[in-house]
Amino acid sequence: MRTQVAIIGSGPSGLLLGQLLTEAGIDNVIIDRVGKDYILGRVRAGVLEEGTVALMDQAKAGARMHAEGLPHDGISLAFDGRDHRIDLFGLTGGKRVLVYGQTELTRDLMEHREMRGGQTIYDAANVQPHAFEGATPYVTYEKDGVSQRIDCDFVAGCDGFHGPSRKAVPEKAIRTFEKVYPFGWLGILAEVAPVSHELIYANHPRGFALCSMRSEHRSRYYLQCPVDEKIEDWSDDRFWDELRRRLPVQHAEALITAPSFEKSIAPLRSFVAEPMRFGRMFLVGDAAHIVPPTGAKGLNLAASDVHYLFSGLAEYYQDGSNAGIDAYSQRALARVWKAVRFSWWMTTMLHRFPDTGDFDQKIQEAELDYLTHSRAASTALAENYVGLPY
Ligand code: FAS
Ligand code: PHB
Repeated sequence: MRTQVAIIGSGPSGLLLGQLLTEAGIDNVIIDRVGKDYILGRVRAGVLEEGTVALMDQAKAGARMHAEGLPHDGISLAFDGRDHRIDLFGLTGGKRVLVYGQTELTRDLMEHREMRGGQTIYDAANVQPHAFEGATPYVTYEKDGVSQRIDCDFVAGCDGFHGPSRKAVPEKAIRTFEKVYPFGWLGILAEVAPVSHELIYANHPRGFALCSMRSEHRSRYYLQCPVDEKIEDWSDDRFWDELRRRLPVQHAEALITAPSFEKSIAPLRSFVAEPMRFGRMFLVGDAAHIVPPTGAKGLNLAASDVHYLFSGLAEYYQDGSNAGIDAYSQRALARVWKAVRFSWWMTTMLHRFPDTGDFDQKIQEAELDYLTHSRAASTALAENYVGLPY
């Protein structure tokens, strides 16, 4: 088989890139190691920046997102028993975020790809990029026990943190930066009205908590937990009791609970691989970088990577120019590192660290106090949270 762009990974990065290429008449094939249902079964991000929303529109897959997504003009920081609203809309001159689950965004892109006749090969084993340092890269995989090969002009490594693309790069050609946090997030989904119409990020001596949602009748909550915590040790009742302890009393008393239908623990890390281009292979999204979800940046960084890569590939095929693909890594990394910093800052400010001493605790409290009483500091948080320009 031959295509212009072989995309490894059918998550948000691969699907969004695939749709943008298809709309531009650039042939592409997506290969994934698992099936659609497995991908749609993963519960992840919930907040879209305006840039991500615009890319979904550009991919012609944004109709349901606009119909069902919830525009949010602010978030709250809770500490010391009180709520402090950050007016995202007012502080950023009218920018907001859209609450719409990554699962739904992925579903929309999958359905649109099928409608447009885009080719996705699911349940492919041993997917591997080859010869990407030369002019004739290709991807191999096995399907139903038969070895297959896709010859292409370019490979897009959209295969997440554990995928084969980054691992195929010779060690001497790549540099990685990593910070692993000493805690995880225990998250649940429940079919129940959210405790607040906006997100609440809570700093509490017992640990961080986040109140989010997927719709007006589906709530998403997170509790900071030890990184080696066991899901089976967390009954719904234990989760709700602990969440109440970490929220200001007005929210604790207003919390409506219901049986959870999803419960999972995610480890937290910051990770960046440099560069993000190796000859004719490009790393995109989680294949190149990971952020702690505290800043709601993971999915949105994948989107800006896709924007830069798609622009470069369109320039290559439509204008015969290499300028965009040559600039991809530098442009993407400039935005990645600012989001990595913001996500680290939000995580450091809002979580309890095992070695948090009295001094560190006072610094956290001073940071939160300054942040919620200074327009300049709140503006800095707001402009990062809604998403820095592409
Ligand atoms: P993905 O990991 O989504 O997709 C990679 C795809 O590559 C997958 O479909 C996988 O099956 C495929 N793949 C992997 N190995 C392969 C192989 N060998 N061969 C072929 N295909 C292969 N972000 C937020 O903004 N907010 C959040 O709350 C949030 N929570 C998260 C919770 C968890 C547990 C995780 C892991 C991530 C979370 N993220 C969150 C980040 C997440 O949303 C990612 O940023 C987003 O999924 C990135 O999309 P992709 O780059 O497409 O990678
Ligand atoms: C979510 O709804 O899953 C979510 C929202 C905001 C975050 C992280 C996760 O910062």
